[in-house]
Amino acid sequence: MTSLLFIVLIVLVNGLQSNQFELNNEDDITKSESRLNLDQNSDSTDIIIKLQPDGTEEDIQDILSRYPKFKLSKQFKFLGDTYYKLSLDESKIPKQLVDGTVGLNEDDNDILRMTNETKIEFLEIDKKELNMPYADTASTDPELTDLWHLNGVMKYPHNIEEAWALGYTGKGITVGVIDSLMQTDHTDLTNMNESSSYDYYNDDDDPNPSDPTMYHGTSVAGVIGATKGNDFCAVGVAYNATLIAIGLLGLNSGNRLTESQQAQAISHMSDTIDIYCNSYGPTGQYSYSTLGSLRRTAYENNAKYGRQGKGNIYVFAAGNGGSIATPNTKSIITRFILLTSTTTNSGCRGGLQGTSFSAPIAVGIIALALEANNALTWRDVQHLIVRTSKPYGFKDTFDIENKWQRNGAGLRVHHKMGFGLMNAEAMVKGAIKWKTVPEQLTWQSQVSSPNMTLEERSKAKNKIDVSRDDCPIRHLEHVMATVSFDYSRCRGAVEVYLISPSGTKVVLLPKRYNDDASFITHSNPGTFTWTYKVVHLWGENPIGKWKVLLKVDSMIVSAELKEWYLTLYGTSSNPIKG
Ligand SMILES: *[C@@H]1O[C@H](CO)[C@@H](O)[C@H](O)[C@H]1NC(C)=O
Ligand SMILES: *[C@@H]1O[C@H](CO)[C@@H](O)[C@H](O)[C@H]1NC(C)=O
Ligand SMILES: *[C@@H]1O[C@H](CO)[C@@H](O)[C@H](O)[C@H]1NC(C)=O
Ligand SMILES: CC(=O)N[C@H]1CO[C@H](CO)[C@@H](O)[C@@H]1O
Repeated sequence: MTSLLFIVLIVLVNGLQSNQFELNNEDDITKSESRLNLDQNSDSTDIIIKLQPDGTEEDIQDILSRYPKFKLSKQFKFLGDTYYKLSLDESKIPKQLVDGTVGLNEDDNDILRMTNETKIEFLEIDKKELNMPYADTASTDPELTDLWHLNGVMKYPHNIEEAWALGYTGKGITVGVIDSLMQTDHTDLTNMNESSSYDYYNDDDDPNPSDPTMYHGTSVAGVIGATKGNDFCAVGVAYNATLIAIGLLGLNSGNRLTESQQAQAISHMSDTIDIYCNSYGPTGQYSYSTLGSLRRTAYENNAKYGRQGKGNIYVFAAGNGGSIATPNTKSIITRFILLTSTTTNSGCRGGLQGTSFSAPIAVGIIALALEANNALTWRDVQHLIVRTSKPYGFKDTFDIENKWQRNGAGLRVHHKMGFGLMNAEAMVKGAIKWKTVPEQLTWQSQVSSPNMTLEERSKAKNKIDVSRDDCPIRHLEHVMATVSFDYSRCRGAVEVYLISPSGTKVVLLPKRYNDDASFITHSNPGTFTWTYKVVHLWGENPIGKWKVLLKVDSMIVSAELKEWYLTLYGTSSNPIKG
């Protein structure tokens, strides 16, 4: 089975995220309540369907004739199949449905009936999710506009110039920048392929941002691939890589992106594109959401078949939410550095800040490594990042668990800073001699259902034994931990930890001040089930006792650990010795 692929960003943290938070006003709380039910309602007025393999356009017309409130609004190709988007016909439905205040629900009668249509193989509401670019508003003080990540002024460098000196500049590597498009005639973005670009936000093939205030994609692209030696503005980390603009964002303030738009964007030219840069994500205030089935299918398909079977590489910005975030944006990395890049109106912009601009540095470094060895699979790239990143002496006094630990495989790992700062020179040298890792195995534990209340001691611990006979994995890659708990109120006050057989303690869910409207004021009880992805146990042997630990502040919430289980990914033989 192919697992979902997310490269963890391992870029420098160089400062503190503010952990102030404001109490939310009534309005916000009302809004959040309506979004608390996962997958229930989406404000969406569209559905996506796929017909059985022998389905035709006539079948669509025939189906539509039985559902007068829908009309065919779009047809598109996705992973080789034809999909149809059906939208509520505005002339036939009440106004409040049209303006999006109330969307389609899974229990809509027509949708229930349509699911039974024999010609339909797949049907899903095209859920919408609020996403925004992960750039912070930052100063434009010229003092702060150095290309610090390149120019050697940093005490702890990415060693990018050393990788260039070895002859690697990203030549032959193609990067898709999923963002707010890019200015095509920018003098510093000469390596952009305009004809391969597409705008899924506006559904057209013009890769230029429609509005110059949408500088974000142009700046992200510059960090990856701005032209070298033209005496203008910036130099990209992989300055000879080919850039393809994939439009997904239209506004700096937030974009309601549909599942189908996102799934198409992350699959755009997946044969050709090596790395996708994603410097955006959920707004991270109150809502959280899971992947819809189109994106899930896309990631699984692209890990298996993308990049001619080596798997596409996705780099996601971790988000700037930090301690005010919800579970969705529990970031491993928060980033607070400033840098300079290209911007719209042929400009050059300093003071860029946010994890938006960490992701493209990581993308650039991975492009250099792929140029050094294009046989690397998506898993090889993860192994290389884990092995070659440098913890240096970074400190993060941000909040809990701010220590470096040595995990059971001897790797230094940190809750916020991952495996440390990515190192281009070490990545490239490692890539040159890397041997493809053995086949990935997956193993799922039994479900443990302790139903353990936390009222008295405000802590609950439960263990799962992974035995040598059951589990074939001896060298972990990532671990998925699914944990379900009930809470009496203030969901954000419940903390969850995982402790591996080697004794490595992982924060699955820290305190979240804004989760569930507000840490302090939220009063509704509920159940929260979530699957957490953990990379901190990379290389460990999973055999032995695993523990989950739930903690609450008993003054404000009581909770019950309902059930949990583990899904392990890794290899039986040592991936390093081959
Ligand atoms: C769908 O089909 C199932 C069984 O074939 C039936 O029980 C159900 O009532 C149908 N639902 C609708 C909404 O027609
Ligand atoms: C852009 O991409 C297309 C499709 O892959 C390719 O045919 C074309 O040669 C590329 N253009 C340039 C300038 O590289
Ligand atoms: C916990 O509750 C579930 C569902 O109610 C039940 O199946 C399970 O046996 C319970 N576990 C224990 C340890 O009582
Ligand atoms: C090998 C190669 O094509 N190198 C090019 C990299 O880009 C610079 C300018 O940005 C060119 O001068 C090199 O020829």
